[in-house]
Amino acid sequence: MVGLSEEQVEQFQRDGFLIVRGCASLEETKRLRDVAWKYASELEGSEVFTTNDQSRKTGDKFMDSAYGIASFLEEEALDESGNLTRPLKDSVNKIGHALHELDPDVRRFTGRCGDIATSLGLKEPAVVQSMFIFKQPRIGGEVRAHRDSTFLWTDPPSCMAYWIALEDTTTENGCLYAVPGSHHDPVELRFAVTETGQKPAISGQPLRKYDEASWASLPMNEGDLILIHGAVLHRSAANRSQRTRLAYTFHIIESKDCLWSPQNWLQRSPESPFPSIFDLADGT
Ligand SMILES: O=C(O)CCC(=O)C(=O)O
Repeated sequence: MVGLSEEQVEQFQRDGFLIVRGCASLEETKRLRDVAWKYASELEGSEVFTTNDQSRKTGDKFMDSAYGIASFLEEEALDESGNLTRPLKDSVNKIGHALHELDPDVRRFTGRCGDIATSLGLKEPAVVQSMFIFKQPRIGGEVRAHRDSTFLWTDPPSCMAYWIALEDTTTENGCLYAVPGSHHDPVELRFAVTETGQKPAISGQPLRKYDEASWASLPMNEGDLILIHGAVLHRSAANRSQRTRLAYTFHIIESKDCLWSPQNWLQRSPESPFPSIFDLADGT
């Protein structure tokens, strides 16, 4: 995948996000969809993932998924007794968080995206997490307004998301929305572990409120990529349509002269550091 033009870099710096049309080929999106649905059918998903009230559920499975491939369920896929109301694969909210290391197809695709990070000035971009986000028909949960740096803090801040539409996304099936320029605001909230052995929790100041007119809807076609600055405010609505809205997303940080917060939920041992995006390209 080629890097960005000067104009695209300027647009990213101005808005805090940038859509790059047709980045993934239809062959690649199909392969990634097949991988995602394979995991959705095979992996048992025992924990629900929701962003309601900004308190992400963080059971043991969520914490362990930093090194593995785990499946998390849609809140609305369960009845009052906690039983699935539909087939397992149609109940999955997301799968993460080390797909980019463990799955050869995901690894190869992720590794193709390194030149874009270089265009944006990253010296040694490392991939810290990856996810398939399903946004299932009718029950796909909303993702509340947030800034990704809240969850993936570095000093200085450097986190950035790649989000690839594996299917067309519209305002009906839960496309992304963002506030252009909001990356110039401070990151008010931190999702951090403050005491050893404790689960991470959100703390900080309330998010700055923007009126609805400030939010841009960002419909995308299959194969389009959006780059999202770690401080830009973004969200997505629930999917009440009959159509799926599958996406592949991963986050990078600068690993040169940049500190990964020891309070982030996602931690790696010195023997198993976050991989350079460029080391993933051969898929092995
Ligand atoms: O896929 C979505 O709907 C939202 C994903 C998102 O905002 C995130 O992972 O930070």
